[in-house]
Amino acid sequence: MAAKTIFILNGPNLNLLGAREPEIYGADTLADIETACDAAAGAAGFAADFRQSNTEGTLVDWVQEANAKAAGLIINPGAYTHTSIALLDALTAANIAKIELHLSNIHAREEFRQRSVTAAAVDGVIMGFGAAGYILAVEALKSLLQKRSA
Ligand code: CA2
Repeated sequence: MAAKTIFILNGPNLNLLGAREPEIYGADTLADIETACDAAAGAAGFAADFRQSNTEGTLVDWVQEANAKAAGLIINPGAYTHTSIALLDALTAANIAKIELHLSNIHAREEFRQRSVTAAAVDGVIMGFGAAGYILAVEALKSLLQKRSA
């Protein structure tokens, strides 16, 4: 049987990881994180479809695509976390398992980062563990999907 696909979506500026602000976001590049996610997804019995865009509409399209094709999604919406009603609406319309993920603990940062507009539409949020949070999110998605199929 083919492995279930999970989408791992990354928003604006996450393509810059590793190059700047390592004290906040860690030293791993997005390519490093993708490699680790591929391994973690494989171990959990999934195939990861890992993507990044700096464009809000593209992320909305990918959430819709995930809802049509994937068992679940993990999303780090980047700065759109704090602003995007369009992503909130797309996530609300998706009835697959959904996890929001942040490298940093947004509650310990500037006031404008402390509110997530999108978190209300997901099953759970993982934040503050750096790149390791992506692996935690893959494991959490596995647990969510096991509960859904029980
Ligand atoms: O902590 C997170 O994962 C964030 O979603 C990362 C976003 C930020 O806007 C959110 O408030 C929290 C930023 C993505 C990366 O930004 C960089 C900017 C310069 C260099 C490296 C990364």
